[in-house]
Amino acid sequence: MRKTTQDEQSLTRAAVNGTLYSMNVCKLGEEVLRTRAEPLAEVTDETRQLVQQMFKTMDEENGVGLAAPQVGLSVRLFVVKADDEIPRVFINPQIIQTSTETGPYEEGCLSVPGFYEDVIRPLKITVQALNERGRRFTLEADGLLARVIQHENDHLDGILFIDRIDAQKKAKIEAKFIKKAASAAGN
Ligand code: K1U
Ligand code: ZN
Repeated sequence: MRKTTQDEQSLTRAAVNGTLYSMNVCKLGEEVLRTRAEPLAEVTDETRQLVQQMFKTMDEENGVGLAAPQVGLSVRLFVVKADDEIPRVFINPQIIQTSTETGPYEEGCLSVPGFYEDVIRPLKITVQALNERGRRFTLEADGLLARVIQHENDHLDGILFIDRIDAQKKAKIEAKFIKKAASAAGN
C-alpha cells in the first residue's frame, strides 16, 4: 500500500464521520506557518469537508480569512468571507495581476493574535483558482477582499504580515508574542 503523507492523514482526520469540528489555529513560531504549501492534487469530498471546517473555525475566531497552513495543513487552499459576506474558496490560487497603485491597511492575523500593523499592498488584484467543486475561476478584487486574498495567499508561501512591516516593529511584535505565550503557559 502507498504510504500517505502527513498532510493526507491530517486531511482525513479533519473529515471524520462527516462531523463538523472547528480546528486549532497555529500560532507564530510553528514551523507549518513558515513552510511553502504544496498544491492540492484533486478536489474531493474530503476537501469540501475541510473547507466547511475552516469556515466554521474562521467564523468562531471572528476572522475574515483562513489559510490551510493556519490549521496545520501545508496545502494551497484558503477561505475568505470579507465585507460582502460571500464565502469564497481558493484552491491552488495564483495572483495573476496586481495594480501599481498601493495603499496601507491595518492587518491582523489569527496566527499572531492581538497585534495589528499597517501593511502596504496593491489595492486591486486578479486571482485565478479552483473553487470547492474543482472549477477554475478568475476574480478581480479590490477593497478588503483584495487585501485578505493577498494576506491568505502569503500564508501559502510561509509569509506572515509581520514580514511586510518595518524590521524593528516586527522584532518588537515577535518579542512581545514570545513573552505573552510564555506567561500564558505559566512560565
Ligand atoms: O489570515 C488570517 O489570519 C485572518 C485575518 C485576515 C485579514 C484581516 C485583515 C486584513 C488582512 C487579512 C483576520 O481575519 S484577522 C481578524 C481581524 O482582526 C479583522 C477582521 C476583519 C477586518 C479586519 C481585521
Ligand atoms: Zn493571517
